[in-house]
Amino acid sequence: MTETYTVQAATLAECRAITRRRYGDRAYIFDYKSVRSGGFLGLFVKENVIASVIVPAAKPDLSKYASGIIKKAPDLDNAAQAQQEKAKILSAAAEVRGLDPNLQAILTQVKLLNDKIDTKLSPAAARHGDSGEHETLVKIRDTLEQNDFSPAFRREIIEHIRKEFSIEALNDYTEVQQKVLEWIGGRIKIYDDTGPYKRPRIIVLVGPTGVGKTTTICKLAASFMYYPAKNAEKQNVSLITIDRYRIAADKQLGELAACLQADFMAVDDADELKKELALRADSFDTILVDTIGRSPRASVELAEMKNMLEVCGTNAEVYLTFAAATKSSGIIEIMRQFEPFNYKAVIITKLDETRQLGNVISALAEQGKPLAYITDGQSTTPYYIHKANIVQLLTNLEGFTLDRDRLEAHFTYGA
Ligand SMILES: Nc1nc2c(ncn2[C@@H]2O[C@H](COP(=O)(O)OP(=O)(O)OP(=O)(O)O)[C@@H](O)[C@H]2O)c(=O)[nH]1
Ligand SMILES: [Mg+2]
Repeated sequence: MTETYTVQAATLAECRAITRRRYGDRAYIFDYKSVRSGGFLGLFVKENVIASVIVPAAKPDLSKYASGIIKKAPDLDNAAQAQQEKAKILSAAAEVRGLDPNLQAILTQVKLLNDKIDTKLSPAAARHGDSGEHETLVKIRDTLEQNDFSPAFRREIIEHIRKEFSIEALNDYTEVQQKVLEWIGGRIKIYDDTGPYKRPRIIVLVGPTGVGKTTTICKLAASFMYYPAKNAEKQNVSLITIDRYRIAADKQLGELAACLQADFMAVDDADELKKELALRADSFDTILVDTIGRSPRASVELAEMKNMLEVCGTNAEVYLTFAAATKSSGIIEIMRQFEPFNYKAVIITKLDETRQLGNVISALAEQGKPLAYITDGQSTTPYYIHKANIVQLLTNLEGFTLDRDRLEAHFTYGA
């Protein structure tokens, strides 16, 4: 189980050292504040830092989900079918954007060929071709594969090592490993959500079915309402779902909204959505819009939903949400199919269910998309949603021994 603690010390650096000493390498500080204590007539006042610490669960505890409804991720293995569906949604998107569908189809074919070349070059084949390869390269290649990094990403890293390290330098595995982690981290883009925002800020979550959109909306609402970021005010939040007709879907968000004491409304067409957004324009800081989970292959429904969400306006921040355990090829498929929604960043859910993150990191790097949040727990409390943090993501990788202080110094803690 993920655990939370509070640590107090004179500086943030000391808090970090205590956190590491007491709770080990997996622990990290997710929030902190400065407090002043003691003092007499304004003298001898001491500055202290109080940090909130999270220790993620070592292994996913799947037993607790036994009674939950976990829907299966869409099966994206059938390449031919996926290709047909992709062509459909891309042409729907092209129509929306006014692009030539023929041009779009040619682009799709080029991308597919590219993917096929990547998949054909399996690491085993590459290793046979490089007989006598240095042990460090073999080990790094295996570790990257173990973490499910895509073939293209693995090749890029190996090439990088070959360029940067001499044969003698390759003998220092620890140093090579550190550099590899820095390069991987350097390929992760973090979404800057510091604003300023036009009020009300409209946030829309889209993504496949059952990935945790509704749960994530509640976690975001709870954090905006009750645990705002450092120096930010508590916000007045409204929750809107466009999922009125699915059995129990509006009830799910409605009940969660009631627990949070947040405003809630369910709508079922663009006109209603437009009207409800306008009604709330002056009274709410943030409006969170929950959408219908759609298979990436449901091209017509996706195009309809895209048209409906257009009433949210161009300032709306759309986030694509999917589960961390989705296969690399599946992630690329989802990202491409949801591309017409012009999503600004990605939210990765269910990080507590996997320790293989190479799939997510390489797909985001290859598509050039930033990561905004990760979630790692079934409950709707804000404890299980975190702003994406490069060092924390690197900590989740398997098979690497981290020098966390060096990585934090490299990436500036909390960036
Ligand atoms: N382990 C784990 N489970 C999660 C997480 N987020 C959501 N879930 C679970 O995933 C399941 C689906 O969550 P929902 O929020 O209903 O997913 P959704 O994307 O809104 O689903 P649809 O509206 O049907 O598309 C529920 O059982 C949630 O408790 C997470 O971070 N970790
Ligand atoms: Mg939902």
